[in-house]
Amino acid sequence: MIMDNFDSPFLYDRPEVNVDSLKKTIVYKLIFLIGRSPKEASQRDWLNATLYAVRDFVTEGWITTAREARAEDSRRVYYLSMEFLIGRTLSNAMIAEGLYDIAKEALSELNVDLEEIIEKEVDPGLGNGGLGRLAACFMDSIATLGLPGMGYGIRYEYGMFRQKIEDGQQVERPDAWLEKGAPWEFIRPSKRFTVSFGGNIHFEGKKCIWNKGEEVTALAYDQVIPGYKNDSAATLRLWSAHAGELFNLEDFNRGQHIAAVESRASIKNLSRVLYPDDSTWNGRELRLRQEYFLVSASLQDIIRRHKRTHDSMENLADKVAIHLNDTHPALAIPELMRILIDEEGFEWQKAWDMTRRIFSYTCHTLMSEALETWPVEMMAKILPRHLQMIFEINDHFLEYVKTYITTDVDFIRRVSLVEEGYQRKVRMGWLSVVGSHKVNGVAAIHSDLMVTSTFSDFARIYPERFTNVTNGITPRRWLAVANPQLASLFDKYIGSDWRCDLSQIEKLKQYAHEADFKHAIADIKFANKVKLANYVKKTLNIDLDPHALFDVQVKRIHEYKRQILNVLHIIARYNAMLEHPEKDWQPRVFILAGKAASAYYAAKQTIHLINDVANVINNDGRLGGRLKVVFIPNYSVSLAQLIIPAADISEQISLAGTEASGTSNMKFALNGALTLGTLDGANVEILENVGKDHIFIFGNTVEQVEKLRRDGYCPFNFYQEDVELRNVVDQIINGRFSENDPNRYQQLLQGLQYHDFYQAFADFRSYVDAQKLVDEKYKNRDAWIDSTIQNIVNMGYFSSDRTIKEYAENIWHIEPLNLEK
Ligand code: 26V
Repeated sequence: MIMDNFDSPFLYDRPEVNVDSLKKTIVYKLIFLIGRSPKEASQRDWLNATLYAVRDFVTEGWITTAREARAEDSRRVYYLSMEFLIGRTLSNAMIAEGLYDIAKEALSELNVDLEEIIEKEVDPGLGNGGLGRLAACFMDSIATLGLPGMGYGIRYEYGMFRQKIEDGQQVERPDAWLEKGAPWEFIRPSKRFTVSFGGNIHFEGKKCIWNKGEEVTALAYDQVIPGYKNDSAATLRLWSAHAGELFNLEDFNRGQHIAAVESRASIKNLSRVLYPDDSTWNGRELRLRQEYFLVSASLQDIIRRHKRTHDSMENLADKVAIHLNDTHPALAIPELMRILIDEEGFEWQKAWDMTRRIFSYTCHTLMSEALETWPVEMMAKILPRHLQMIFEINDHFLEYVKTYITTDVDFIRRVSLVEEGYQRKVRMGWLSVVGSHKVNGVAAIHSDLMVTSTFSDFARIYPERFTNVTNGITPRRWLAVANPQLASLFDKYIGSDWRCDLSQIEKLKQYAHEADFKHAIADIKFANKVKLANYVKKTLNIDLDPHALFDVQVKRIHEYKRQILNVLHIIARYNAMLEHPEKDWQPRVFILAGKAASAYYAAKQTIHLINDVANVINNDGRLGGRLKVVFIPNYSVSLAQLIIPAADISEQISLAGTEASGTSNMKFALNGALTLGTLDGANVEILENVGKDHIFIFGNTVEQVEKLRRDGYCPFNFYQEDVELRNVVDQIINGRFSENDPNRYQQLLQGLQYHDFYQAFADFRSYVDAQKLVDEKYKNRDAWIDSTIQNIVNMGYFSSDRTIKEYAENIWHIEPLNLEK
């Protein structure tokens, strides 16, 4: 019913939802939005109709949240990220709105199986891995905590490639996720901004004039991020590139009409595809354009919003906080300076003070090759004004260093925002530190290493600027959605508050020794293993015994994450089992999944090796099915939700000092897997929380790794001295697992024998020993379940709600909206 009171948040009375009304709504959406009658509707049609129906409920809260944020006019945070790995939306939204059971029943009355259609939803892969998924967890927490905040990203037409395995090898296929429609997004035709590139600059007196070269339109698409049962929702605004009516102006003015039209195609390329490499930096021009595209459109939108409610820009830094998710959006720093000075007429120092109050930056890596730099020449061509601004920032900064810190030329050269040399490069990490008021790492050990290694010079200049905010995960998706049986068990024992306050999970401690509770936990784990085994049977035709120990390593394939160490142990175990078939071997299933960057040869070889080894082991009848190896193709958020709840062991085996935090380690532990890990990233804090009796720690510490490197690490010695290791390595090199191509792994393994940068050989022995302890413990079912429970109940700290509260209080200085009204 339409109401005439337009001050009310809604133009109609919100209807009570029940099975009947939801059924009607779904059918209505099916007919009038999808254009299908229930008789002809496919599973996908029903899915989309349900998505639209559920979206309506989220939308109401979304509108009130936006209205409240405008009314309160409090400081807001804008989270800038090149990646948001949000995963499927339907289940999460239904759980947030309390609609799951109602929808299940409504659909079943329509002869539709909710669980089946859920599996049909596309999983938007707009991110590479940890960094993108973290951004998605953060949006979920911002919405659930009712914080005034918004995410900005790019609406890639093609997300992360789909991975297929052909003859054991990774093959990349495009991910055209939009082809099936995107019913969860709202297109915002009125929110469009022009983003300019190229051209040239000149000075008129002190004023810098940028004659822009090409122009492209950024068009907004909004994704609604529902808060958990709080009638609130956050916005994730993704930009799509369009040619609009604008062409390459230079060509057009020169009368080159066709050339100008041709450039329209390249303009669309801007938001065409996500860069699928998360480890090496190769300075591609299109990537630089993408980064500026995100930054320019988002800043224009932020400033438009500010000006709508304020008649001055003077208070911008009181009202706006902008967070840089890694250095990828770091061009926002010179872009804001450019706007404040060139367009708004601020003095340089005043603009700089504002900029630094506005920005904060998270560093997500310690790998030097992942640090972004851009050739000065390239930047001069694409963003001449920004390059000029970066030079100015550098001049001011170096002046400060010389005056207050040191005049040591070596030091000055190291901290300069511009790396000198054959090819001059802009250092985006340095720019991000200089232009932000806070810089954080993502786990305690990572933040410590950051200030002693990557940013040690800057820690001397700005000691108060560096801080730690340990990552977290949303318990909604990673427990409630991914493991519904476990979630309802917890609801039964301690109520459902843990869903938005994960510290409550420790209340389960009082039941930790109750037989019923322990049985229930074991039964649910078993049911999840059966579910995964069914999936593996259906998709790969491999039989898995759910009574076996499920040992899981799922993450991007990278040398530093050491999937190879996992493989070395699998083969060692295989050899030992063949040697002593009579022994009482604990049956095990090794499950691996993950994508390799398309140009990363060693990572692709590792996938090939895993599949070759799997092939030999899975077909060796002598083992009696007690050892299996499975590589599950196309790892994604939705597969993570299936795999993680089924794990007994979580492999977190990166070389100490290389994994910034890890977040899957938290997801596994929350779902009752025991971590087998090194003292790296957030494993260290997981150990502190769960206690040493409930985790398997092995391998060298950061200090030992560094010492070994300093003393001249020689992997060949480890190879020679450890017979088991030597046998395994020889077998791979000699083609035991690749008989039709015996030399296949020679290069890979020789690389390990002579270089082994990530010290897999050095940690091999302690890894194998730890694996033996795993077997022993698993045999004692009672002790294992106790440890499982200790992992779960001690995960309270690792909620992304805790993480986001820390950002809100200590870095962004924002407060929750008053949504109670
Ligand atoms: C780098 C590059 C370079 C080439 C172009 C595309 C691209 C995309 C992303 C990256 C940076 C990857 C950094 C990253 O994902 N770090 C991970 O961040 C997680 C969240 O903080 C953390 O848990 C992981 O330990 C860390 O590896």
